[in-house]
Formats: sequence, C-alpha cells, structure tokens
Amino acid sequence: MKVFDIPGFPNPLRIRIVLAEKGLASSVEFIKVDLPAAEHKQPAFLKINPLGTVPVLQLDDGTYLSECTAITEYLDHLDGDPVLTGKTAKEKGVIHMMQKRAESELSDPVGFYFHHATPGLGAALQPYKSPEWEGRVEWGNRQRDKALAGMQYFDQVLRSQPYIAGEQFSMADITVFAGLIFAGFASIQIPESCTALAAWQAKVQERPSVKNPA
Ligand code: GTS
Repeated sequence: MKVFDIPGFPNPLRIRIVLAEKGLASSVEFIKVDLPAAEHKQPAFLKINPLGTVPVLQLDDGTYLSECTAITEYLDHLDGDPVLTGKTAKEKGVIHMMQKRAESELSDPVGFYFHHATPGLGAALQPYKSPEWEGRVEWGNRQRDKALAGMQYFDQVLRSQPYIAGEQFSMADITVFAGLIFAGFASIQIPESCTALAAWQAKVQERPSVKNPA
C-alpha cells in the first residue's frame, strides 16, 4: 500500500497514528505531496483524489481511498479485528457520531479559520483557499470561535467518560487529537477552563502510536 501525504500535517497524522495502532507502519510506502506548492491541486493529484486533499491511501490493487474516516475503516478491518471503529452496532454508531462531531465542531472550523482568516500555507495556495469575498476574514474568525466552542463541548464530554466515544480509545479520539494539533498550529489555544480536555490530551500524547506514529 502507498500513502500520499505530507509529514507533520494534522490529517496525515490521523492515518499515521492509525497505522501505528494497527501495527501496519511497515506495510506502507509514503509518497510526499508538496502542499505549500499546491501540488495537491494540480491535475495529476486530482486524478487520485478529485477533492485535492491528503491523505490518500492506494491499495495494492490500485484503488485510491481518500477521507481519513474511510481510510481508517479500511485499515481497522484489514485484520478482521477492528479496535478503532467499533465492533458492535452500538459502538460503531457512537464512534461515528463522535467522529463526525470531531470534524464538524473542531478540525473543520480550525481549517476554515487557518485558510481564510490567516495567510494559511502561503501564496501558492491562496488562489485555491481565499476568494476575495467581502466578510471572508470575519467568517474565518467565526470559525475560530466555533472551534473554541467545540473544545468546550469535548471538555464536557470528557468530564464523564475517559475517551471521546466512551470507555475505549477510538477513531474519534484520533480526530480530536489531530484537531487540537491543527488548532495549536493556527494559534488557537485550548481555553484554560477546559481542564478535562487538556488532561485527556496529555493522556493520549503518551500512547505509543501517538509518540511514534508511522
Ligand atoms: N476530510 C478530509 C479527510 O478526512 O481526509 C480532510 C483532509 C484535509 O483537509 N487535508 C488537508 C489538505 O489536504 C491536510 S491537513 O492540513 O488538514 O493536514 N488540505 C489541502 C487543502 O488545500 O485543503
């Protein structure tokens, strides 16, 4: 298998943590995509993923999978023993619900803020990121506020359970963790009142897969 990504970026990190959790790091070859140069917006990459985002997983039969959730599902089921996406119907339902909330309430708004209210990844990407419409920066700043509200939400969740989707570490934890990394990169700090979220972040940071992702 091949993974098209760029090291150190939040969504690629999600899959690198999954690969480490599943013991699959040595089963993949990484192909670097130059995001700051907008390589992922050029025709060659758009053939791989028409949405122009990384990571993308290429299977040995040539199939391309994009979207971290889909890639995680695939990798988690390869050995017939899913540990990140749920085994029972209820586990799968709850994990997917929280996973979606992690994206819609945290990582997506952080990305919108970063790409629309700040210089983002630089000049080469601006034509793809920041159309000159009135109110763009104000909208981006509102996305930052939405991400902060998302942090408050996950803080409340973690006051009554050890992980984002309940008792077990899951895909949803990986997404929130990567979302917080993206937030830090965009200079959005976790509010001081979010002590449960900060404690959870410190705990997740100690997982071997997070300390040593693929
Ligand atoms: N929903 C997608 C997924 O789950 O894979 C999001 C992927 C995504 O936004 N990736 C970012 C990207 O390719 C990389 S990262 O900065 O979030 O790590 N962004 C490029 C762009 O121009 O949007």
